[in-house]
Amino acid sequence: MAIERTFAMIKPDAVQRGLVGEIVGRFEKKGIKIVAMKLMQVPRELAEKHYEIHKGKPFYPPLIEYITSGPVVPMVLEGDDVITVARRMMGATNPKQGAPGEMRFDFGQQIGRNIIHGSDSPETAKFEIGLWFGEELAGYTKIDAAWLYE
Ligand code: DAT
Ligand code: MG
Repeated sequence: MAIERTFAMIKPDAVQRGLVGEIVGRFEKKGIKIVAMKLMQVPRELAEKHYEIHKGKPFYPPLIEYITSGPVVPMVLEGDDVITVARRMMGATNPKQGAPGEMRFDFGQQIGRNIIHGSDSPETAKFEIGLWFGEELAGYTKIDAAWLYE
């Protein structure tokens, strides 16, 4: 068992379309613990830091426009192998290449409006959690742990 933390962010299209509860509900039903969550407008500087690795790519300017176009819901999730598991729940980057059951497929249609972000590695998770929430994030015990983990 490898309990780890990852960073996820519900993007502006999903907030506007009223999908916050549906998305958070999927994580909750899976047994993934929400360690931190907020709703906020993204300052351009933060968006640029978050998507730094994509700077220079053709989709970078519209990506920054998209992510700063309305409030987002950033969160920190905790669970067994959650970096990989949460990414699988989100699905393929392009909803058209995904499969039913994946959030991006189920709720989205285009790569430029793909609903949700998730960290793709332990290094990225650490960087993104720090960027959006700061280094010190208190944990808490949740009563379902005894039934989720053997
Ligand atoms: P992911 O969000 O699955 O980690 P990524 O890190 O490669 O994907 O890209 C970040 C975001 O940029 C992605 O969610 C949507 C957008 N994007 C990526 N590739 C794109 C492309 N070829 N055309 C348009 N948007 C793209
Ligand atoms: Mg990525």
